[in-house]
Amino acid sequence: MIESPVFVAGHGGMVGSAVCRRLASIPGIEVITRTRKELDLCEESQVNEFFSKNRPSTVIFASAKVGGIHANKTFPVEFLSDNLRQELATIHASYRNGVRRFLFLGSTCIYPRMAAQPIKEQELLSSPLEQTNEAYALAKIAGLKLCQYFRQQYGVMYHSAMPTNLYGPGDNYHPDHSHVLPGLIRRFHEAKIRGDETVTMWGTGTPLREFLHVDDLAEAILHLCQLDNPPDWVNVGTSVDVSILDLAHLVAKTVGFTGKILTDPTKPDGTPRKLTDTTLIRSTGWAPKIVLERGIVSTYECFLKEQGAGDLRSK
Ligand code: GFB
Repeated sequence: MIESPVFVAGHGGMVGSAVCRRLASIPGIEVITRTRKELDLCEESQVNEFFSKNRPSTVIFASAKVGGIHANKTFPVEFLSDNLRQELATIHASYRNGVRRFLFLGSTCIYPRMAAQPIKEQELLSSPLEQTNEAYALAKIAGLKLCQYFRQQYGVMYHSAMPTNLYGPGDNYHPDHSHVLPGLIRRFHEAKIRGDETVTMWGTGTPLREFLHVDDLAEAILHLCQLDNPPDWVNVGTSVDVSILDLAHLVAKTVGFTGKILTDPTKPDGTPRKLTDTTLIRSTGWAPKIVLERGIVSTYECFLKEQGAGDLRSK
């Protein structure tokens, strides 16, 4: 059983809100959340005060400065600095205030650009990173390692999960800064409404990507938080990938766009492939349930609802 109270850092984001939805279905769990206005995780003094007052037993760290390939390429200073500041403040304050379980969330972009596929956990730091998201990857590697060192040096159960590309309710649909799947949903939807004959996607469309629905990740997070001896870090994914071009056709079909799809090789492709090896997490008893085709249909429905209610996240 996950130990209460549980602080979900980043509860307003796509991952944090999925975790809160999952925790809400467990009777008796006390969940603590704070908006960025109430608690700026980059500010050490605010974080220390919050932890000494609230003393959570479990922390699920789903807060981060995130974005797609264009955002990562454009703002490396913020992607490295903001994420490092949040991690250092929160992990240290957790230890100082008796947090017994800390689950740190990273991303499979921590692995080398040319890692052997599918990527096993031990590929970490084995060769150079993908340039387009090196800053974010370095911050996430640092957080993963800091948790591993706290566990090694002080015996606390601080461990990490490295999800593949995520999608689902509450995603960020910013036209330039979003990840590929929400970027395509918005692009095809707006083209359909305008009656455009073509849509141009970024890159050549040849890279391969794997997509995990955020509700499957929330299930994995709860599962990992209840393991007595979890891996220091573990991949969370579907181990099934698709080319960006095939993904675009899938999204166009779901949205109902019937025009032509064009590619734009002047835009970066990013890493050619980052398929996760999920043997380790499956050996602990977790497996994904949501198939991509069905996940995209339900995510488009959420997009329409969020847009209709004026709640579409686009930053
Ligand atoms: O999700 P994404 O932006 O980042 O996917 P990564 C980028 C791939 O999708 C590139 C193509 O090959 C892009 O050329 N693409 C096509 C598009 N159309 C679009 C579009 O409209 N928007 C976007 N964003 N891409 C991210 C990291 O890498 O993976 C993050 O940057 C994080 O830090 C995330 O780790 C999981 O998959 O390349």
